[in-house]
Amino acid sequence: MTERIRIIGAPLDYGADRRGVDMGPSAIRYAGLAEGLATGDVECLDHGDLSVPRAEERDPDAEQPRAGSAKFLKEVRDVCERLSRSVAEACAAGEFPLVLGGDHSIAIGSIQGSSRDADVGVLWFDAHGDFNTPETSPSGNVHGMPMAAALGHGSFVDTPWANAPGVDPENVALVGLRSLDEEERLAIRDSPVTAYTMSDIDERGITAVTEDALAVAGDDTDGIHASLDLDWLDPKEAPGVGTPVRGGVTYREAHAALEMVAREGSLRSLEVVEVNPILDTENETASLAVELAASALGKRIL
Ligand code: B3U
Ligand code: MN
Ligand code: MN
Repeated sequence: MTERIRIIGAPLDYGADRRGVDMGPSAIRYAGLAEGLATGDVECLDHGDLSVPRAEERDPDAEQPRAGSAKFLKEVRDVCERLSRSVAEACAAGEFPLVLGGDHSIAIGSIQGSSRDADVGVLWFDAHGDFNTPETSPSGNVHGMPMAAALGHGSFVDTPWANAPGVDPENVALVGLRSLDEEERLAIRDSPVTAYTMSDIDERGITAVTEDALAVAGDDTDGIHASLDLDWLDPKEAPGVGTPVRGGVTYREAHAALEMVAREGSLRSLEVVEVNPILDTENETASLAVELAASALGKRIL
């Protein structure tokens, strides 16, 4: 049977401090996304990019960003609402949503869309926990908050545009953590989510950790949403990201993990985020995003 992949670009950079991540969807397409995913029975339906107001054209009277709260929340919300609709529509039509970021705040929309009519587990591949709230965030950047927003933490409680009632925190696995803010660390410890740090990967290996994470996300759920922040990888492999952190997973470990996700068989939606072409070297991080998406979607060497 032909698998149909709906590509949705979300060129949002309001959730992060560094400009340029809005060019991620173009860079990923330019790196050969459609050809990279194509096998005999895969059809790519490119729905183009969601429109995002350009920073230069923003209403000067609109609310100004305030660090320590949540900067540009109105813009983030507006894009996430439309993204959520498009992802939910794809799921309902039997298509597989592949979302291209943009900064990681767009995960609020993709998780909500994917879990609208289903119980969904989440695999969060990231150097960061993205578990801050407007109350705990030292930066005020929403890309450090999407997982907490989806689960209704802090002032994200009862925010229907952000919350994903179809996601139980027991089915959330954070993989590859190596940079947490102090209050964020405590919030993760207090929550039923399961977190695997880089030390876990050092000690147990990527295969054992991914196997466990898949069991967490897949336990009694209808499917899994995978969120791939390119800063999960070591900056030597993925230099084109806004907040690189040394000591990330290698190229081989990343492929191995995502190939396991494909083999497990319950992936229902995927996003690749935080590719910043301005900071990249010859589009190599965008190319990596294409390769890893292909692995997650089941591309095999033989
Ligand atoms: N935890 C920090 C830094 C950060 C989170 N996500 C990224 N950076 N990419 C924050 O701003 O919340
Ligand atoms: Mn992230
Ligand atoms: Mn990150």
